[in-house]
Amino acid sequence: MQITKVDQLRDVVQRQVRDVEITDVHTHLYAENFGDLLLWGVDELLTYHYLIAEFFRYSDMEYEAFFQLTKKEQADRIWQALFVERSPVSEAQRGVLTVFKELGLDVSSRDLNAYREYVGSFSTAEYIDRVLEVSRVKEVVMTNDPFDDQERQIWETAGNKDSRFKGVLRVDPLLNSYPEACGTLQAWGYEVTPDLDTHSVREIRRFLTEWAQRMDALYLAVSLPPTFVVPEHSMRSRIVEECVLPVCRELNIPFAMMIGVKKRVNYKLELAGDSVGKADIRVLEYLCSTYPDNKFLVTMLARENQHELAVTARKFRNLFVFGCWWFLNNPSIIEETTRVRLELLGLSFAPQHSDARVLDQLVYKWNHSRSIIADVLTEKYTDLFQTGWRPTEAEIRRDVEALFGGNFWTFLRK
Ligand code: FIX
Ligand code: ZN
Repeated sequence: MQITKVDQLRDVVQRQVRDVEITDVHTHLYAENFGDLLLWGVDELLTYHYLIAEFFRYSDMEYEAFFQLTKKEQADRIWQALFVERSPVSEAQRGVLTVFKELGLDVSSRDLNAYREYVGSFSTAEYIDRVLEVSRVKEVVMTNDPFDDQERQIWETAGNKDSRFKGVLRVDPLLNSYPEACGTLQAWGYEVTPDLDTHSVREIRRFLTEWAQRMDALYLAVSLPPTFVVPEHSMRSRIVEECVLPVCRELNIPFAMMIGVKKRVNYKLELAGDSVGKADIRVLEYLCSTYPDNKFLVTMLARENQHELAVTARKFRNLFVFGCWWFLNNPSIIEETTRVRLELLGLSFAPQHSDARVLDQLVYKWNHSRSIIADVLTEKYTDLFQTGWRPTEAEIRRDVEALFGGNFWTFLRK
């Protein structure tokens, strides 16, 4: 039934965005059978590397001394500095409170131990169910690293036991530090050499194929520095063109590039020490035009790359843009980026992923993003309404389902 009053639009869009069940296309979460690789609970939430970086804005504590504390001791110090001594106005700080609110806890009590007690009353399996229910996330796409000894052993034995969690083959060591990865691959029985001879190319393709199949990987992924260039005379460039892309074509899975990370600009901050740099969009123009039979999933970390990334996606239908990644996952930039993408790409992208490292974060990352994306969408449907166009609720549901997962699955099945 057509919507005939403009003031009905907001309610319809808000309802559809609120209720849509989401495929979260990139996270660092794991199914329960991956054991303590899956992080969850109040102390993990408070020691998220985003909050550690924000803690050190105020603390003169030695980095090493902080990281030698227990997780609870770290969490207590972060709570004191970022929530007790100051108002928690940052996105990551507010997110912690949104989790407590959406779980039905009394945020006004500020009783951290009560929050710990409530969340601690769940088993892992119960909490996974609870968080997926509250966040309305139906599929969680993991980041699976065969170079992680603990994770590799799980894949070589039980594998993934929960169909709500989807595998992804992540290959940063192979692409970003081949000399070290070469020795590791040799130890696993792959006949590779540091000079990447013809046999090595075949063996790396075998490694990628075997692990992508073992993981039933939805895509093959890597995070890349702002200096990432293909083609160039480098091992990374050769492995991308001679190994990764042929395997992705053969398996018909996308190559996912997350571009713009400057690793460990402050190494003492560990995971919190990574930063951002503007990348060269010409790499995407080259890859998408040179390899039309490959599919590229791309998110870029620099705000300055967002407009040209959307324009590039207009040029290449084998390029699928997703998410407001990391330092972009803030209301001001989600709003701006989603508006630019809707205006340039229509509905042909995925506006968000959570990048959640702690299970509980699904609750706040999606609660916050749903609200912002719904507001931008309402504005766009209102613009349509002003032309005389009369959308139906079913059409708005169709569009919202596409944005929050449908487009991703359609791109995978192409
Ligand atoms: O490379 C990645 O997948 C990044 O998302 C992570 O390395 C980063 O630490 C993160 O979790 C950002 O949100
Ligand atoms: Zn990530």
